[in-house]
Amino acid sequence: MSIEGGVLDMPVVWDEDCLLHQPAGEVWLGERIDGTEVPDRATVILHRLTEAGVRLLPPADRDDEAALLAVHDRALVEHLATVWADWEAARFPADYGRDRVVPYVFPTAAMLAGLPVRTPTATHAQVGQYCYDTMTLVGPGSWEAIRAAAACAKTAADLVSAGASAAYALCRPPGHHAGPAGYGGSCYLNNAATAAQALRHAGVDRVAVIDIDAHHGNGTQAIFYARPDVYYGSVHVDPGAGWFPHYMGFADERGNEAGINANRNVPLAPGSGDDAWLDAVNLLCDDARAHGAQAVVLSLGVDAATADPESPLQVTADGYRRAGELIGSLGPVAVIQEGGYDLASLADYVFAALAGVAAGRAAAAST
Ligand code: SP5
Ligand code: ZN
Repeated sequence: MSIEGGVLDMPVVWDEDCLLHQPAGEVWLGERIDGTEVPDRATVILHRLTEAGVRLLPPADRDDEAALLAVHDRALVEHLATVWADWEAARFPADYGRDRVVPYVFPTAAMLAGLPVRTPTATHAQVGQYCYDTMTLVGPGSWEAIRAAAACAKTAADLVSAGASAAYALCRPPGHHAGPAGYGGSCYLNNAATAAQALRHAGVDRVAVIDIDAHHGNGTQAIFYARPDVYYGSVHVDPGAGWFPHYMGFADERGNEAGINANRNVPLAPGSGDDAWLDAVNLLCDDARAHGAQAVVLSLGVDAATADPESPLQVTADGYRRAGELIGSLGPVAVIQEGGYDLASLADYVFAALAGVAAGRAAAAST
């Protein structure tokens, strides 16, 4: 694996089914608006990487239910697999023009006051049991894309555990906001957690997930929060400054039970650029080394980019290249695509990050 003259020699796992998810917007403060998690995101990345000469591989197994159930509750997986059909059968599209699944009642602790969650009879009420926001819509092709994205992540991890120095999964939809039992933040199943668990399953004793998406990966944190074997470290815009996911991603969240100290959040002030961001990435790399990580899952969101509409961080493409280099020097890396929404620049950022990973891997191999 190498990078020379704009050529990137890295396996890229991709499945056309990832384009079938068309959320057709998001419900933002009660109104449907154009969303930014659009199929073109994947298309522009694919185009850029194809130009760079990468090898495209399909996922090995789109129906690997065991890989999904290793990090998600069966009820969540079954809900996602069936909710569109249930929604259609309930005639919400035909009779009411409601062409996407969106929740409306949420069984929060405030509502239940200590009572257990009961599964409601109505499909439109069941959605709130799994989907925690109104911005993560489900449509006719969503499940095909959700399972394809997770399968791509699993295959990238399997390539790494079989000896690849690095591999990239072009996952769409993204995954890091999806937890063991619920989804939101444009994410449905957690692709990075699926990859990390696949590495563990293949015999890698200690794995580090490093998350450089502009938002905190609350889902990945939740999945591994009480586990010592999978470290989770994230740099992101400070949720305390008013940014998604609002309720999680604070610096004092350090893990629980056996997982104490295997979780690290570095929240940054809005407006932070390369210097503060790379300092944080360095800190996460030091953590991963101290953790004894033998392989890394990189949650690669490029929405910390200066031009990105979804975050106020101001990281350059060169910053992403340097982050990739730092992370690549740690060990073999399975790179998982997360966010990144500026269609004009996001493919250059992804390329820069992957080129950095390749350079970091090459430098580590030559010492
Ligand atoms: C994977 C990922 O990057 N998910 C990001 C989810 C953050 N979404 C927050 C949406 C906030 C409102 N967006 C609408 C802006 C209207 N101007
Ligand atoms: Zn993000």
